[in-house]
Amino acid sequence: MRRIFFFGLLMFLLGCDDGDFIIEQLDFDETDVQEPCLDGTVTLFKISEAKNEALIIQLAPNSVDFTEVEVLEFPINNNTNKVLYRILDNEVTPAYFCQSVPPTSPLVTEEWYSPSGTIRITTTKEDDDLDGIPSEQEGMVLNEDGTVNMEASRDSDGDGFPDYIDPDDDDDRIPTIDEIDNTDPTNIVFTNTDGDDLPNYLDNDDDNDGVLTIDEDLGGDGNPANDTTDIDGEKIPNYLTPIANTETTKKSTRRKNVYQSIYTSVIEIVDGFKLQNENQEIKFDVETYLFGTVETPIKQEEK
Ligand SMILES: [Ca+2]
Ligand SMILES: [Ca+2]
Ligand SMILES: [Ca+2]
Ligand SMILES: [Ca+2]
Repeated sequence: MRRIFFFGLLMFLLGCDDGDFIIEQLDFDETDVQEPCLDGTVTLFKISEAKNEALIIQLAPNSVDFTEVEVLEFPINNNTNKVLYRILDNEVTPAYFCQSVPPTSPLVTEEWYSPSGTIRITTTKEDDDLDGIPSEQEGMVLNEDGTVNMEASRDSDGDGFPDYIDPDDDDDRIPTIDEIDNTDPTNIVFTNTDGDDLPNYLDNDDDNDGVLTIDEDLGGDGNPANDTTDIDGEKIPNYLTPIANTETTKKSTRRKNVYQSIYTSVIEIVDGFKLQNENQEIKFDVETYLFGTVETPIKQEEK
């Protein structure tokens, strides 16, 4: 695939051929979408690696909610819905794009606009407890349409939060991420201290000494990991050794379940993507131009 790296080169080619110019890729294709400006005009933008070019989408205030699962389409009209390509005389920073009155510096030396096409924003949501185990390995059940069937998904400790949104799957107060070895996320090692059928993250008595891990929290601070016994000069948490099997008399308080909803908005330009500047026109030889994605994580906490 042909790739145009520098606008200067593009201008040179345009100069050679007085008509439309068709390209497949733009210098911006591999740069990330910056954090959107949402105060006033919704502005989505990408800055080139050299920092003196920007591809910008501008939409009416409050026209996009990046935490709403939906498909939005905005016909490009160069009024409320615009796509602009700017070349500046100096490096530009993200702050430049979020100001209601455009700063005088850096100066826009060239501005191209898109005369037609549609901006499409598709937002999907995925919940995840970020416990080190991918949701698909935590008994998450999907409906036929690809949405998650929360009721049918595995809930090992029966606390109402299926494992994929439960950061402590066996409710023993030791977070799952501390009960597995995920140094290599493609090859998670499910630690199993007592060698029974249950890996530690699903085992409420990790050392099989008859005292539940939750009851080996002698300090009663909600963390059994800091109650230790000295064995051969090493401090071993009581819940990981049957040598220490004292049961606490203190009641452990349950921590609130916390997980994340991660909204992913895919921003595309469909129905053809062109850029114009006076009499010159660049056409993108792609059915759908992928502008990029915006991720919005929202912390969810049990009430
Ligand atoms: Ca989990
Ligand atoms: Ca646990
Ligand atoms: Ca076990
Ligand atoms: Ca135990």
